[in-house]
Amino acid sequence: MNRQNRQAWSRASALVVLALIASQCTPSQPAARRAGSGVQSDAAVAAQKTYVAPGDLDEYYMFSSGGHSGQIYVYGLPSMRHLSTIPVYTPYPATGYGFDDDSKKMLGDLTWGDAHHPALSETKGDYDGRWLFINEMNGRIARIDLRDFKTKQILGPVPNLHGNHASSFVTPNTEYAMMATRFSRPVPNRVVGIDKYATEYKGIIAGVKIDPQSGHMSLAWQILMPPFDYDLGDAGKLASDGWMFFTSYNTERATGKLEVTASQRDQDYIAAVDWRAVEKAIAEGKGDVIDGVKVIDPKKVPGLVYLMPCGKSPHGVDVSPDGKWIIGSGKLQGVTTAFNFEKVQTAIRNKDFTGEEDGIPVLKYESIKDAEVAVGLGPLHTQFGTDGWAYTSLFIDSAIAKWKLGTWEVVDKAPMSYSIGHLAAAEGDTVSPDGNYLVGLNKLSHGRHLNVGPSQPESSQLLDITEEKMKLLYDAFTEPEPHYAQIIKADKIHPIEVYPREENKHPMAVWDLKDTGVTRNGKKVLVKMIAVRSTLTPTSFEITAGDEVTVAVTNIEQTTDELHGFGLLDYNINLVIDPGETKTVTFIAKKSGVFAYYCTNFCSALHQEMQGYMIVK
Ligand code: RUQ
Ligand code: CUA
Repeated sequence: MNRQNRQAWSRASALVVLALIASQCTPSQPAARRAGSGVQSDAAVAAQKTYVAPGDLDEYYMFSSGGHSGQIYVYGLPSMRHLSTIPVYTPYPATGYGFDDDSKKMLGDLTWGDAHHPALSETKGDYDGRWLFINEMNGRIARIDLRDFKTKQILGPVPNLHGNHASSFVTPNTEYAMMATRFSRPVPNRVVGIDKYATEYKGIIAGVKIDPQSGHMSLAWQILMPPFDYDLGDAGKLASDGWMFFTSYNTERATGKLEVTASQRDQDYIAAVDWRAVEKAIAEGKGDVIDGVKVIDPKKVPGLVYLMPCGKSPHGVDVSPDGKWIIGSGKLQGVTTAFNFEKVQTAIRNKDFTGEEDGIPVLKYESIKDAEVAVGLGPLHTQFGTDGWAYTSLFIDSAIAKWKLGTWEVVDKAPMSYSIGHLAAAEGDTVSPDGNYLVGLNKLSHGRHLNVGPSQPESSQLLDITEEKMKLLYDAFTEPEPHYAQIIKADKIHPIEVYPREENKHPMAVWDLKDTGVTRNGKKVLVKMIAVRSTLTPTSFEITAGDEVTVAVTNIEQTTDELHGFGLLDYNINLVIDPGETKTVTFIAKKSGVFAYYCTNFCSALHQEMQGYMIVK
């Protein structure tokens, strides 16, 4: 049986089993007790839809940001099973991340990061399964390779930009990822009193160029912006390809108690950036170098940035699949606004402006909007389904509104438990959304699971959106804190099973036991080690206190999942080496005595025997 048939078969048999269970249920069972009569069959349907039989595979991957855990959580959908955690901005002993020389160097001085928006690489506006980018508040952005699900590059902290929230949002052919300032500050950074905030502090919008072959990121340009708080972004696509959009709040340029001072105006802005024009301006040598980066001041180079007024303190901005509409959600309103990209272009051509902010023209709201959609209170983010369906998360209403692009009617609302932030639909921010699953990423979950004390898990709720009414299928719980997530068809990703030996070009790799051992060069000691079931060779080595020691461990296995660890006690070292991989760790042997090292990853029946000694004289 192929995978599809097998899944269909196991679903069908699951349905039979569940029907049997349902028919045997007595009203005293918890589900029935809570849900009341008639709901049992709904529960059975939900169970059948989310049931992935043992041994079967999910249809989708979901990559969910781990927020201030600095990680990414990988789920399978529709089962909502947590499959793995990808450490990005935080050391993670489970995979040895942040302990070996390379990942330690990548993390630098920062051992935490507040990750918000994963962005899968795209080709022609569709996920292509190559890379995953994710931003972080300390001015950084990272690339994960989906060939091995590992973090390969962290760019930043970049200069000038502060509090990188409106990021990473890639353009339709992954030409760029974006970055933007949330907390304006003097550019270049220096001491300027907060009383000069309105004039001396600046925001920054930045383009991060992505190499189409390697995925390597480099900071390409920055734009000097008024001192607003830039919040979310999205790339134009199809009709609006070549543009980027960023919401902003605190256009009051206020300081102090922002919950009051930054909520004065009825409208703030979405900044629309013509990134192809920016590229051209940079190529023509425009812009000034500030702190090593080419920065363009729109006052001096007009025609690159425009401001679209948007209802009160907007949060999310989301471009429709055809690129025609830009949906801006004023989080302190009961409506979300659909801007028409063509009207934006016409208004720019006709200079239909109502004013300017630091030299950036402000477009006339009435001229560029198509509709204010009465979605409900506290709209934050919008995702898309098939046939023009849009789904907007409502934080204050704690619900998702389903509405239609073009007719603007709101047809359904699904309550969320509780206080939804982002939401993610299957391929729901691409040019061709799948329209079958939607996940609400909720901030609160009390009472929905066993109590675990004052800090409750976050909740991710899976909805079926194939029918007119959205249906809740499943509650999954996660660690802090899913902001955005993206859901990609599983067959678009092809992870490797091992690192092929011929690809290992590490200069300290050894593949033959006779090449292992200790070499000394003055105070520098290199220990070449092989890990293979079930020995770490050499099984002991001697050094002198004060030596600078590099241990290079090659796992010469070529069998998938045959990982080995190198945990060195009392030295705060734990490497985990995948099959075919070489990792190094360098340290000063400060403590003398005898210290055990051992394999930390259970690998064989003789895993416990996989141990040795470092003797520091
Ligand atoms: S945010 S809950 Cu960090 Cu993306 Cu909207
Ligand atoms: Cu190798 Cu456990």
